Amino acid sequence: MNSNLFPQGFVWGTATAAYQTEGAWDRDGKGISIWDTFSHTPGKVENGDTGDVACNFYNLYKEDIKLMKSLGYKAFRMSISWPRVFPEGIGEVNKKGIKFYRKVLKELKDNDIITTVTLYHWDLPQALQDKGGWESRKTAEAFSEYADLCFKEFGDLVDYWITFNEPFVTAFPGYLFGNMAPGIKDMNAALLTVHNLNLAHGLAVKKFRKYDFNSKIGTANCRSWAVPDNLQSPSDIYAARYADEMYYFSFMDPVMLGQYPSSYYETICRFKLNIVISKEDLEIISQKIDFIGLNYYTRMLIRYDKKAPLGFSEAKGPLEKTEMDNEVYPDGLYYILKDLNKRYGSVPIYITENGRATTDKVVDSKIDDLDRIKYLKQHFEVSAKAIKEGVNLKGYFVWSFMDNFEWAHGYTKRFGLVYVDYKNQKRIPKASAYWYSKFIRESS
Ligand code: GCO
Repeated sequence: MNSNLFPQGFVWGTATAAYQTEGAWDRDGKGISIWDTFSHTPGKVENGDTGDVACNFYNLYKEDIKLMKSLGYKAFRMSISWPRVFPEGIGEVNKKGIKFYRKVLKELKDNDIITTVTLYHWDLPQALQDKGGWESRKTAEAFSEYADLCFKEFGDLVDYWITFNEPFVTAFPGYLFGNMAPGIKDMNAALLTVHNLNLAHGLAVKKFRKYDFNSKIGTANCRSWAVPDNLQSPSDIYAARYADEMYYFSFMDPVMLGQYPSSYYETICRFKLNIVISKEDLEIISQKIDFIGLNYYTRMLIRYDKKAPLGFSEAKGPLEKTEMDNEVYPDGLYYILKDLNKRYGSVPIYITENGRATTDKVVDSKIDDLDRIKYLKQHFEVSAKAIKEGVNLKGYFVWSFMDNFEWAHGYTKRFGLVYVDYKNQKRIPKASAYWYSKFIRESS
């Protein structure tokens, strides 16, 4: 494809998250997170895998950044583990944690790599979970203190801040379906969590604005293109819109428009939940942000399903599937980019995650992940088309720089451009890593 289709200065990067890559789960004063607890609970993660060691990025970050640099990736998205800097969530700061992240960020800067930091990629300090977790407003307040500490300690080294990664995963898989940490199944808790996460985001942005940084702040939500399974069925059509509103707009609308979508209120009424949303909270949540982060992987075929907790479930689609059983559907990314542009105006958008899992075989020390190359190429193409049609897309982060701990799937799914041999922590760039490298070179 023609790489000149992207504007000069377009940010090409890769993404990771703390729990998925760092390891060192109990080293140098780090506190326990809900993902440590979850993964250590038998039966929760495939093969009993944990993030205890993961990619050992904690010790190997220099080599990883060197590799990143040699491949010419311009930006890196990583997250900070909240319990590494605040072992108990609030109160005493772990100096060694601060030191670690300063070293990593400094290393990136020394290598001219643009730094993007996510404050919350799902690893809540267990101590705060024990005090009520995201059901408690106090957690939102604690988050803003934690964010403030990060701005103060790392602000000079960070180009882009992302408050939350996919808060919908915390609220729904985490608090309603129970298949992600903290593994709770409670409707009231889930919808309260939605609001407290949004509130936490707003409080953190408010803190950020006190500083005079030359950096930007936004949030990263995942949106799958929602399609009714049966286009002849009014209930499927309704369910698809409802799913989109619950999973995506319950997070983006309060931030961008200062209001929840009607489905959120409808759910509170339908289940007679004990949740009241104040005008003051909505004002806090709707602080201006500098960019929208979009994680895109697939579309979802939605059907009405009376037995499912929220009244809908996902059907299996006919298209080619990734190793995650996701349909490959690049057009969905195009539709979403156009739709966001229409709904929220020309606010800058960054694709903060996009990529796929493949079955990678090492043959003669090489990994020919042609499916990943094809997938990325198709998604780059529709992005270029959206830019041409006026969408203010400014950057793209491939998920992921390297294979890592894929949450409840453990190490069974490989998303990396770089292969990780977990036996000896060797990194082997896959064919896609070199392809992406060449693509960036040619487009800058
Ligand atoms: C997410 C998370 C990542 C995942 C990736 C692949 O988007 O779910 O941000 O941590 O690993 O999406 O599933």
